[in-house]
Amino acid sequence: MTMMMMMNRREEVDSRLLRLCRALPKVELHAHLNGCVRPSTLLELAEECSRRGLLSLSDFQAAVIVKEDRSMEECFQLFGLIHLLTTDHCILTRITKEVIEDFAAENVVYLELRTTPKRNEAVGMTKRSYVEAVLAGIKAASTELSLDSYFDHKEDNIECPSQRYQRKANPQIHVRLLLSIDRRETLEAAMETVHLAWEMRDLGVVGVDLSGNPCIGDWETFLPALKWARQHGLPITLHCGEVPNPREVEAMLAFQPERVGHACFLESPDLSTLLANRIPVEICLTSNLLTNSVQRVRDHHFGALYNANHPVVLCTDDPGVFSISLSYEYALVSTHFGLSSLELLHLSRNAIEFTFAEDRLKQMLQSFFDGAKYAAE
Ligand code: 6MZ
Repeated sequence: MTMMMMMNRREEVDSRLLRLCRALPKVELHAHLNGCVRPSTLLELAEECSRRGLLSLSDFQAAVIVKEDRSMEECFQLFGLIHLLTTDHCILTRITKEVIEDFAAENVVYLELRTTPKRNEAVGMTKRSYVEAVLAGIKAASTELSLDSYFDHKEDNIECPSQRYQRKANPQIHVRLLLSIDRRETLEAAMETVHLAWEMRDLGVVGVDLSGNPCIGDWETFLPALKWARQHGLPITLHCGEVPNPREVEAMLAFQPERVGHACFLESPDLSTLLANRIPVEICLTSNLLTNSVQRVRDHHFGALYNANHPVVLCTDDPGVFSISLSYEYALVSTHFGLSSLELLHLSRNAIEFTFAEDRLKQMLQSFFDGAKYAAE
């Protein structure tokens, strides 16, 4: 039994197709760090906490293992539990490194990881030291996987890994970080996050996200922080329309973020605004299915956006929590929307343009994909 047993609505995909999707080079732009933690690591951390009398292992197992169906509210309760286990400097460094290794093993060549900087007075953690611990994890993964050494030699030329599609045994992944504002936070806390993002822009932080339980809070609370980020040149992605909230969706789209996540509940004028402004959408198909934002894969708005040639990128959201992988999401769209392997490759390549990475890296990734394209043809 997997630790995070998921709801029975999770769709099966053909194993050959899944293998093909695993071999495909991919770009991940919407993955929450604490939603990506390996189940085996969570269990190990829970056992350790239980030994120290900090939590009851059986309660943790009941919440995480036994549960087969999980509402959106329960999903956010689970994050509360995960945060209890992971909000510590060494653990953050460890989980960041493991998450990167897992995405690299999936042939993800560019990962834009996001996380909400948190304080934890019990371990002397500030928002800044939280981000530093995550960056240490990125650096540790970079050293171990011999990745692009952005964090050591930012000015060096990065060699184009165009042979990588055939050399999957030694995956190469480029990682950048987004700092998230949680909808439960105060404006003051959000301000601290955007200031940190700006101060750490030379260390791999490339933008700002607004996320958290979509049923809580009002996005306008954070508008001054988001405007400050924009004035300072930081690109912004907003969780938008994950639950029905027409007033908020309209205002978010009028703000014209550089990207939006989810976009499940858009009324027709909002859809027109999205399409007219060509705002790229981070598609989180299984996440939307399992949290009931969408009822069936084939009804997912991915189909309409893709057919309208609107910018979309397939993402996982929380692969640890939902027991999925990015390869699985590609296999799902191939199965339900009939995309060929070449169309999947184009879908993945097109995502490079919507990353918040520096132009030089974008160009390098594009030429890598162009090399891979011939291998797929
Ligand atoms: C909105 C989500 C989310 O930041 O602690 N998060 N926000 N919608 C979702 N759909 C399911 N999934 C995750 O990662 C966990 C945090 O990411 C956000 C929530 O704020 C959650 O607490 P970090 O690394």
